[in-house]
Amino acid sequence: MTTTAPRPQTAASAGGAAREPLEQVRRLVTEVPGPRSRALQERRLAVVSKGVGSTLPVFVERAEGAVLRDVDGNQLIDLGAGIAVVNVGHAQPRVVERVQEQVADFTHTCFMVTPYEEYVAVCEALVRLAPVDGPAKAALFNTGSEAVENAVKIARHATGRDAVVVFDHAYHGRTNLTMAMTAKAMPYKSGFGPFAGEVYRAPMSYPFRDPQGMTGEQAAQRAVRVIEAQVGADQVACVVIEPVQGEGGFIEPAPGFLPALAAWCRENGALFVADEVQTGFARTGDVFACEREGVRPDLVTLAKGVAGGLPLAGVVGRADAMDAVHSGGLGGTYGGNPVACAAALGALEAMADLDLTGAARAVEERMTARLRALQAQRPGIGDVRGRGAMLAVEVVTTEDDGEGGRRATLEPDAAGAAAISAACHAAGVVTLTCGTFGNVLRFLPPLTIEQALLDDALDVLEAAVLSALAG
Ligand code: PLZ
Repeated sequence: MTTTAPRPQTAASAGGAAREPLEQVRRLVTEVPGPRSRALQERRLAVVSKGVGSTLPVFVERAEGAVLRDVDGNQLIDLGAGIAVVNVGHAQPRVVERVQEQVADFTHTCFMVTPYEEYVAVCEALVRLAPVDGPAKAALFNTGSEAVENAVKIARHATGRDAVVVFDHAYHGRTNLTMAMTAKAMPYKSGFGPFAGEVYRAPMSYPFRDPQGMTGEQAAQRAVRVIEAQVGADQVACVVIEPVQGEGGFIEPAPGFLPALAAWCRENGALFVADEVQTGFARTGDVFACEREGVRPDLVTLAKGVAGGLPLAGVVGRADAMDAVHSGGLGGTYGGNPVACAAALGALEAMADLDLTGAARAVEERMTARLRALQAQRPGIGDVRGRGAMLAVEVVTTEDDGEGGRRATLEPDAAGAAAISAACHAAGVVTLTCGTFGNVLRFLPPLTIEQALLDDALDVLEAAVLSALAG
């Protein structure tokens, strides 16, 4: 029997005024989105660029734990956590308190002008946590994309080489270099080129779609053959990979794939960069996902979960590589902002105190059992996968199995995934889709989600799947 972590205590006050805790229940008082959200959406459409979309145009007024309350008074269960950001739960008291104190002390000096202790304290924590061999150092930025850009800058300096190797289905960001590194054209790249050069793509290990029985080592050999033939081993500055791919479809490579790639990097003088922006900070049941197979990256990129909702990102890695860059070569006005650093110190403390790696594993156990039971009833759920509280189902079309039943094909069913997601939204559960083919439903609850709330969300999901997919 496992339990998810207890809900953290509510911050006694926010903004000075005493606050009622937000009850951890789903409650609908209007249709979703309700009239106030619809009115705000009208206002938004008049002034906000169409280029910025929203999965569910419900305007949030308050959030706590794993519940979002919208402007119409509906309480929704958050299975997205702001795309794997509030791992510690919304309005985590340790984050709220530290942020409030820091805002009152000072909000900005620019670390590159006059430094402050909070930045150093975050780097000390990262250096302690990072699964890197030998002495480590860190540098802080604002977004995941920026962290990835900087990891590439560092790798180029450390190796004196140019080429960057990435993988099919990869997602690394929306800036020019990271767009080049991201695999999917729509919506991320189409019409936004020309892209940065010296970025090369290798085949990923994708157990659901690879030939049956292909091992991680074999998949790594397949990738290495492409790299050696099309890039040249001695040209590669770094191999950048998400240990469990995020936007590309929550693809967990076959065991052995990551260790083999890391070994190839070591043998060939390239840096192995783990992009842990989405997988980091207990999300997958380990502080960093690459720990599961004992992989020791040269550099790790991080963001999202590190600061409980404030914008903070970083690169942590082998000290010799991190120090290969000349002084002044890395930075940015807001990188390691003191308020974001204060939030990170609170979030990192909560991660340890609330045993969030254990909580993520408990979510995995509870959810995976339900998802597999659902798969047994609906063969259109072709695959149930993921790790910790980073779980997904891949929705595919079905065919006659020749015995009066149906079986899964490999044909993506994006409409099926969208229908399930829409039904969840209407019932007050925030779900996200992802995947190169748009047919993956993904689940990223705050790791602090209460068991009863998670069960309620799974009941909603079950009803949505049963009605959207044929038996
Ligand atoms: N690397 C592995 O998952 C961000 C993007 C959502 P930023 N993923 C969510 C969207 O549609 O923009 C991500 C990631 C991995 C890098 C990034 C980029 O992080 O903080 O969004 O720049």
